[in-house]
Amino acid sequence: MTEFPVLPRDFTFGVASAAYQVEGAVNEDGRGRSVWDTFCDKPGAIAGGESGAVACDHYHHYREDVALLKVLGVDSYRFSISWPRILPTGAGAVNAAGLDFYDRLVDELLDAGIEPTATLFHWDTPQSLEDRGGWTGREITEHFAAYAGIVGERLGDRVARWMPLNEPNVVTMLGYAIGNHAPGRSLGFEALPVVHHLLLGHGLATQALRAAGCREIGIASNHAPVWPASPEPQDVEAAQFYDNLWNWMFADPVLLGRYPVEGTEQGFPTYRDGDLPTIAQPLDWFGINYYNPARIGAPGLAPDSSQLDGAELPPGLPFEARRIEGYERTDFDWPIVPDGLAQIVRTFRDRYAAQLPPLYVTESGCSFHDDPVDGRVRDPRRIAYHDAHLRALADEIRDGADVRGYFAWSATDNFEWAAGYAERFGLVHVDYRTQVRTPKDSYHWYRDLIAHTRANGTQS
Ligand code: IFM
Repeated sequence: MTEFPVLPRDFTFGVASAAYQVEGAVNEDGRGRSVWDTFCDKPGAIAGGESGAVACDHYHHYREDVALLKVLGVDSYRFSISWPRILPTGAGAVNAAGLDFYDRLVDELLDAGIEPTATLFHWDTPQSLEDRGGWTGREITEHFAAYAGIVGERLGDRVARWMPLNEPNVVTMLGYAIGNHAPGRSLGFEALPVVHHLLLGHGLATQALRAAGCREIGIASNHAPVWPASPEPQDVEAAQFYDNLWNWMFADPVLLGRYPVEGTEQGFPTYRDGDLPTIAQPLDWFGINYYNPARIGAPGLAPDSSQLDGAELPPGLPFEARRIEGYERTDFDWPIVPDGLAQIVRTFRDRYAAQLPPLYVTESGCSFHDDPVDGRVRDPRRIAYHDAHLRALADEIRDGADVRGYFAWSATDNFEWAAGYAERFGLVHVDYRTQVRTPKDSYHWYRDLIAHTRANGTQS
């Protein structure tokens, strides 16, 4: 076994984060309210009653955080822009101080030799727009495109890569269908129009970014290989249903201009001719966020809701999540299956063939609860996680997959949505009481891997 995964010399190594999970400063410099501010106020919504109000206080610590990224040696930092910081009510007047913050962050990154990679929507819908229906209506898509244009005009000259959306399937399922994420709606299958509006928003925002001169536009889409719980036909059928719902309903329209089940769009009350070509804007790359496979069976047995982020699934679904046995698990109880990343890459290559642009892994990571002992965080299980996933990816690249980079989730520990601060995904430990950052052993390992690959990686 070689010391490090063998990757191309010009492979992009990055780390990722999201505004509401790290920034804090929710009431500062004119930022408006987002659905997550509201959701966190709801008793019982978040473990420990926590919120992202302070988080890692990255809004004030961004220089220190970028300095840590510089030492880490990453090529790129993926961060998200908070829509309500730019447009406090989601539309209308621009908050100059909000744009200025990202302007400073982008310049700080460039000064450190790091390419900025920006997400426009990592779930923090402005509350004013949610009050008008949020993503259940069509109106928000135009506001999203206008916001994309504003940000693109300001930062397009310096941001290397763009993605309008992060994980539209998670927003739809957890935010609108089940309700354990903001905005906390439990619409069940009535949430399906949200899919169409998010994807239409992606298409319109992509057009707006391009009109503003932005290049390298993609998407960060969460995908999981779906394993039938058994070869029994009812389990296979349930798994296929879930596969369409979780994976292909989100990727097919973007890459093929159609929903996986013919005629799906006719069921959306706001659908108009021309929407699917808008959604299928040619992309420069496609981003896969990967954490673990899903094992799905027909309803009837005891389900394992951890497959859907710990959510209590409503009764009456035509599938149920079953526990994946035989693999180590993270402290968040997620199974660790590096080959699942290889499987999903292979499935994308088979399914989309020539229509598949270059891939990035825009997120992968694990939560382990290791804390500093004598100033050092020993997190060998996180090193093993990233090492194994990068090895799986390296094999796929050697097999011809065009995978250009990997963004470890996450740069620092941060606010893990409904799970609050108990889950720690970072390469850098954050003490939320003091805001002291401590690079973990995995940070040093990632730094060495990056340096090693620069010197010894394969020529692509
Ligand atoms: O923290 C999240 C991130 O915001 C989106 N992808 C999954 C991560 C871990 O749950």
